[in-house]
Amino acid sequence: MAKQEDVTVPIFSSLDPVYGEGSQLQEAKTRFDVLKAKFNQVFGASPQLFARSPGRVNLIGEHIDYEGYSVLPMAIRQDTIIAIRKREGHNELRIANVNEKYSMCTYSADPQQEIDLKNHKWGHYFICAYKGFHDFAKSKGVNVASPVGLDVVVDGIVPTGSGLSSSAAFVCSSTIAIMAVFGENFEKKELAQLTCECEHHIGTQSGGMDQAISIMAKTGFAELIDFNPVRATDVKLPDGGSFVIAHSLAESQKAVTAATNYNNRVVECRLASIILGIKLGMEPKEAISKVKTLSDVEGLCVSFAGDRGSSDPVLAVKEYLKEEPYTAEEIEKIVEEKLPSILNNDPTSLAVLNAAKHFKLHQRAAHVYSEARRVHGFKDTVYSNLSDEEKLKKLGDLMNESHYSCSVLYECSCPELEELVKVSRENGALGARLTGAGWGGCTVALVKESGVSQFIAAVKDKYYKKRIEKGVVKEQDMELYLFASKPSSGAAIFNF
Ligand code: NG1
Ligand code: MG
Repeated sequence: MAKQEDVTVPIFSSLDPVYGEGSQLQEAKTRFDVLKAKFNQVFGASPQLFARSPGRVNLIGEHIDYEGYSVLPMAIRQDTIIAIRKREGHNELRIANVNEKYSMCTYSADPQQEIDLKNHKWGHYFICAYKGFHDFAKSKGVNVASPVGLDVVVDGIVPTGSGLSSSAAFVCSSTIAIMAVFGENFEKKELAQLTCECEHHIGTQSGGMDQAISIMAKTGFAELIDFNPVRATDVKLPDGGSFVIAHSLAESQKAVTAATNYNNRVVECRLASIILGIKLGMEPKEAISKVKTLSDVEGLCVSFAGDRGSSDPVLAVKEYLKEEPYTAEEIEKIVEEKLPSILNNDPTSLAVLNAAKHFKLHQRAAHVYSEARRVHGFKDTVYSNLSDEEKLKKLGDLMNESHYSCSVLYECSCPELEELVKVSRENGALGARLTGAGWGGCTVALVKESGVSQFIAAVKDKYYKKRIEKGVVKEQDMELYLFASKPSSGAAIFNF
């Protein structure tokens, strides 16, 4: 029987089960003291409880979660912590931050409120969580007392816009804080699902990887995350290797650039999957209503094998999707319907259509199917009979292949990420790739444990030194931008 805390979010009365000991525990104690003091200073009262949820680094499986494919991330030490209390008799949510850069946001306590997407504010992420919690509670028949005010202070140390999921850390810790202050504790797998839906309120059509790992992570393990339904399987990485995260210093503001970057790729994958469905024998109307993701068509490829289709989806892409970009008209001719209507006139998809000149369906689908295979290759390598040394070499190769595919087929890299990946490989990385959505943010490199400090010194010299000289980054902040990371634990509630 699984222990209760394996199923629902663990509740701790001290910090050490999450933050361990030594300097890390000390740092956490200081952060929680500052958070409490700030809460008292802003609201003149003490918080009722605290919640935390970590950022993550994705080791392999990029831009495939929203297509229904498994991914392989691990949680990092950096997290978001939240202090919260209910304010009975009020109808207002007051969201403050320890960091002066983020001024206090106030919202009504009405869970049905619309989020003003045109006017992006940091507090919107909390409202995503608030709406998501209420929707889910309602669907479960949990009676949440009519609007109650909430006071909240946030402290996040996951670098923003870095591909390390500061957004999921914020949304997950918010959802859990709200849930706990209303006296509930849902199952982690329910929370992984609901927090993924929360982030859709901010306007990104994201998959569920970040929220799933942030909630379900375990110390010492990366996790293979499967979807529909969300599941996590522990993956023990081979000894002797270490993952080093490096920030390109190019910030990717996903909520702002969604129409041309992230959501654009989601739409391209949808269109590619519908066309594949049609080419594999479906009626256009049927394909539009049934085919949502490329993983749906993989099933079709198999069932059509030997007849009209191919059992290998990458071959099906080669055969049925042309390499030249498609125009909207070309697609509409094949699917016999207008694009806005195929996409249900969903506003975030309409924004994509307005911004897009053409659609690279072949390239996007080829990336997704090949990346899905690499994730399984990665997991199979970890569990193989190879020596640790051989395993690390193979994992590094898979990471390099993944980066190539992200860069050339999915076009989600940028010059800074390319430079950083190159510097990493030239200075001893067994493999290096962009991590997270891309278009800026971080890389992750697999490095032999014995060579980590040398590697970090070399990358600092070759990539960061000139940027420190130009004032792009401060020397004393380097630890925030370049660090080795071990798999950390997932979300928790603190009651003290
Ligand atoms: P980042 O950019 O790291 O938050 C995003 C998505 C993931 C996944 C990756 C690409 C959100 C919240 N997360 O991660 O679901 O699709 O890109 O693999 O948008
Ligand atoms: Mg994010």
